Amino acid sequence: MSEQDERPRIPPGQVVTRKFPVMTAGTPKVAPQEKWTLTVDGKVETPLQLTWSDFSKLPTQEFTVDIHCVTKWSKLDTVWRGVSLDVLLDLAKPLPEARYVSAVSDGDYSANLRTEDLVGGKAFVATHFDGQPLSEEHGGPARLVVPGLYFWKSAKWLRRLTLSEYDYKGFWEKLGYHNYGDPWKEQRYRG
Ligand SMILES: Nc1nc2c(c(=O)[nH]1)N[C@H]1C(S)=C(S)[C@@H](COP(=O)(O)O)O[C@H]1N2
Ligand SMILES: [Mo]
Repeated sequence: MSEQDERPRIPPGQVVTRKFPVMTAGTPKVAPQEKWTLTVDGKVETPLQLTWSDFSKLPTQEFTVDIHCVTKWSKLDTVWRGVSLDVLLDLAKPLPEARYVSAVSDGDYSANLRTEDLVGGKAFVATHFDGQPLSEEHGGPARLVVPGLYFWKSAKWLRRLTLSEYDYKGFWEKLGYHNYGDPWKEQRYRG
């Protein structure tokens, strides 16, 4: 092993699980596939409102990633299929000032992110997990996945991405979770 390979695989304070815990705040109201739409709006040149049928025509990729929940479980090599945020943002064309994104779910949940953390292959909208359509408890029909940040940023039942020049706090961020949530820096809760 060379020196570069010695970066630990598990972020500090995390424990690996083989299970896939369900972590949901409240009782979400989930749109069935026929009624589901994904909106990309705010500071973009071309706002999008995609039906399931529109969304299904976009190119998908397989992503194998590690996920890290702030409650200290990590799950390695999870396999997803979905549409890269690069594809969606290439269509919507963020304006130069659109530095932040609010990911909004069905029901009362959202997470705030930086646009730069969603591009370059770092985030996707997943419709499949382990070769199967994403189950409702894990966010089906479609959820955001941003593996580089704690998993609360990965909004389940994703319905809207709003780009903005402002950073509006999401559900957990308002309640005291860290605004950014880098697992490698243990940015769990606000200082
Ligand atoms: N809409 C919505 N998305 C959500 C949540 C939620 O409660 N509602 N919980 C978050 C948290 S804290 C985590 S750890 C992950 C859990 O995803 P899972 O239930 O698929 O493990 O989803 C995130 N996305
Ligand atoms: Mo979480």
